Amino acid sequence: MSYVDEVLERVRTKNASEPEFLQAVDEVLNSLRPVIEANEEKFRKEALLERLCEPERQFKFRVPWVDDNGQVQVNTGYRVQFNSAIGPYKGGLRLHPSVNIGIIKFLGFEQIFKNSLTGLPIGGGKGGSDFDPKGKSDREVMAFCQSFMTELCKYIGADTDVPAGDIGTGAREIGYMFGQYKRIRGVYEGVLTGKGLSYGGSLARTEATGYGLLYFTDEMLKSNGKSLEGKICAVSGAGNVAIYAIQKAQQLGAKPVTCSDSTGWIYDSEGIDVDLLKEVKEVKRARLSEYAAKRPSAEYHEKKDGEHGVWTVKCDVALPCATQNELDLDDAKALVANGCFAVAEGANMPTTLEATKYLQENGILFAPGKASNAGGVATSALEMSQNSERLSWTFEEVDGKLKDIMVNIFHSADNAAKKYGCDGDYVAGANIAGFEKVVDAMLAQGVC
Ligand code: NDP
Ligand code: 2IT
Repeated sequence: MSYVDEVLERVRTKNASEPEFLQAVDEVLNSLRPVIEANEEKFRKEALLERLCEPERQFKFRVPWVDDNGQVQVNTGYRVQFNSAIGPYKGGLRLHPSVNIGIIKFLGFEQIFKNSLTGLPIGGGKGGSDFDPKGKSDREVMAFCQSFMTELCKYIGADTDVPAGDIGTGAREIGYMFGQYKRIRGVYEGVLTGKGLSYGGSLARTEATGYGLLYFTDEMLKSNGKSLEGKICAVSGAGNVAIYAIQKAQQLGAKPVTCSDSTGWIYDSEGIDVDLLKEVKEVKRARLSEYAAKRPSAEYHEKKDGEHGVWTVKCDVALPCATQNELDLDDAKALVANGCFAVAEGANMPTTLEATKYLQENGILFAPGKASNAGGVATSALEMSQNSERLSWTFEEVDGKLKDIMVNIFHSADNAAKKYGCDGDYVAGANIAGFEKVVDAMLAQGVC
C-alpha cells in the first residue's frame, strides 16, 4: 500500500467521529500524492504525514458564565495548536453552536497550509466554543468572553499562539477577550489580531479576507484570459467575509446579486447595496429579511431544507463565504448548467469533495479557500508585525501588501500545479505549495 493510503487509513480509524477533519485530510493527502511518491521512503521513515495529521497539542475546557436571568450557563472551549514548524500558532476562534473538536481540527489543519502560503512566519491553530452569540446581550457576550479567556490565556501569547476572529467572533468579542487577557496576564501585547484601531488593531484587517478573495479571483481570471468586469456574482453569507467580498467585487466592476444568512437569502436584481447590508448585519445584527424590507429590488427567500438558495441564481462567478459544505454536488450542477465559469472559496471548505471534483471536471476555475481566503490571516500577521514594532501602517500600505500577497499566493499555487503536471488544478497546487515549506521546516527541526 502506498504511504498516503496507509496514513489515510490510520487517520480514518483514529478520528472516525470527526467527518470534517477527515474530509480536510482526505483532500490534502490525496492531492499531495505526486510529492509524497517522489519521497516515499524518506517521509515514511520520518513519519512525516502521521506528524502532520496529529495536532501538537489540544485544549478542551469548561466555560461557565452567568446569563441575564442570573442563571449559570456552561459551554465548552477549545484550542488546537496544530503545527508550529514555521511560526507561532495562528488562527481564529469560532463561536457557533455547531462547534466540536472535529470542526476545530479541520479548521486548524487547513490553517497550516493556508498560513504557509501567505509566505509569512505563522504556524497553524484554531479554537472556539459551542457558545452562540446570537440573541445574547452585550453583557452576556462579555461574560462568556471573559470566562473563555480566563482559561485560554494560560496557553497563548504574542510569540506562542495568536488567536483572531472567525464565525461569531468579531471586533466586539476580540475586544472583551483582549481586555481579559491583559487583566490576568498583565501584559499589553499583540496576543490577538482583529483588534480595534484604538488598541493595536490594523487598518484593513476588517476588510482583508473579502478583499483578498477578490484580489485572488481577479488574478486567477486574468491568468485565464478573463476578467471580473460586468460579471454577475452569486455570494453566500452576510458576515465579515461576504460583506467585504461584495464591496471589492463591486469596486472591480462586478455585480454581486445575492447574499445569505442562517435564516434565508436575498436576490437583489439591482446588485447588493453594501451600506444597507452593513447596517442590517454589522450594526443591527438583524436578519436579512430587514434588508429586503428596505430595498424594493430585493427578494427575500426563507431558508428551506433541500433547497439550493443562492446557487440556483444565474451567475458567472460564485463566491461561497458562509460555512463548510454549503455548496454540494447539486449546487455545483446548477452552477455549471447556468453558465458559471469560476468558483472562489471565501469560507473554509465550503465546497464538498464531490462538488469540487464536478466543478473541476467541467472546466470551472476553482480557487480553494486555503489559498483564496488567506488574506485575513495574512493581514493578521501584518497586524502582529505592526504590534511588534509598535507602529501603525496606513490603510494603503496594508492593502497594498495584502494585494501583493494574494497575487503571490495565486502564482505559487499555479506554479506548483504546473510543476507536478496538474496545470490549472489550484487545489493540488495550493496544497503542494503550502506543504513544501512546512515539510522543509519540520525536517530541519528533527523529530518533534
Ligand atoms: P461571520 O460570523 O461574520 O459570518 C458568517 C455568515 O455565514 C453569517 O451571515 C451567518 O449567518 C452565515 N452562516 C454561518 N453558519 C451558517 C450555517 N451553518 N448555515 C448558514 N449560514 C451560516 O463569519 P465570517 O464571515 O468571518 O466567516 C465566514 C467563513 O469564512 C467561515 O467559513 C470562516 O471560517 C471563513 N473565514 C473567515 C475569515 C475571517 O477573517 N473572518 C478568514 C478566512 C476564512 P447569520 O448572519 O445568520 O449568523
Ligand atoms: O480562517 C481564517 O483564516 C481566519 N478565521 C482568520 C485567522 C486569523 O488569524 O486572522
